[in-house]
Amino acid sequence: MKIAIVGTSGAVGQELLRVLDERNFPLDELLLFGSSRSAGTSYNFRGKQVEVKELQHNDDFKDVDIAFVSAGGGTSLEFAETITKYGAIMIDNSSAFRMQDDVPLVVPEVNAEDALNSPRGIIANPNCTTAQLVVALQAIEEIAHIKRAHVATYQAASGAGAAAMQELEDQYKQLVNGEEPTVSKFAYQLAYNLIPQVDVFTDNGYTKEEMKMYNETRKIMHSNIEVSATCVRVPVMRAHSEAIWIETERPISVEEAREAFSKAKGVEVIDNPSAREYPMPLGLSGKDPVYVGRIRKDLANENGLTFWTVSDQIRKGAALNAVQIAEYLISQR
Ligand code: 11C
Repeated sequence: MKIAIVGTSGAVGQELLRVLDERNFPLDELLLFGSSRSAGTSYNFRGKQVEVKELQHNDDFKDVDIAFVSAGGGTSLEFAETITKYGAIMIDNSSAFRMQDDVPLVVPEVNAEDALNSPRGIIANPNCTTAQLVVALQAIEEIAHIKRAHVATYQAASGAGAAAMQELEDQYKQLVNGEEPTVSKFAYQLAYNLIPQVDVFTDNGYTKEEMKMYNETRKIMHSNIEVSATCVRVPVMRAHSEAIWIETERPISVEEAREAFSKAKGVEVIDNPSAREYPMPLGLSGKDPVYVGRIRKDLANENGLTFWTVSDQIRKGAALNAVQIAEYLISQR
């Protein structure tokens, strides 16, 4: 098995190296690609130094089986043909192909089989906020159809990349030292603040991030679910959180929901309010599951249930989900 990573130096690329190693992913050869800036840098993988090559339009992907691509939508669009032309499967972390009909959009806990039908050799990884949402929703969908979901997200700096994480850390240091904080990766100072805008606004007043949650959820779940989201950037380093209100076709009890979450693949329940136990991003960064807590009836809707999720944005929101897709493909060979 020959595996490639495109965008090795980014936060997701670095996490891919860790996840592949930790999960003993079966590979014989690893190729690393990046921009001309990253080319020449070496990373250690399983005791060997592997040098990053510059991504170019050539035959470098000739014998590659699976390529994990995380270098932004522009690069994915420009290089998809080069990457897939000799049969490599491209697992793409960008938003470039997600909503195209001939590209499956996959979260293995929900729609793994969709990955088996990729006519263009491209499989899309969802947006990180969608990934954790659908893993949690699917648990309930198994027992009662979900008609609609309202979501408020609390998104960590990591969603904007490694440099944005550094900016948040720098801002706290600068403020403590009485200096003017550097603002470049976010529209405003994030330290001690919340920014109710992730990505740009669309014509309907929602941001692209909020529309991704609407469209991607429906595609992955094969559902007519309506999703209305408000996405907010918060001064947290790397796990995203979501407050979720759902309306199901029939009323479901808290006990039923808790049992469904407990049985669900990829979910871990932390829900003991009397002991002040609930998921929080600080302690759960770097972990794999989607954590669910604060499960309770929606006081404003008889068929409603509300709960809280936390999941590491770089892992389940990106690198881990991509590797799980690859593992599923290999298991079906
Ligand atoms: C964020 N969700 O937190 C974004 C990052 O479509 O893959 C991922 C954007 C995407 O800023």
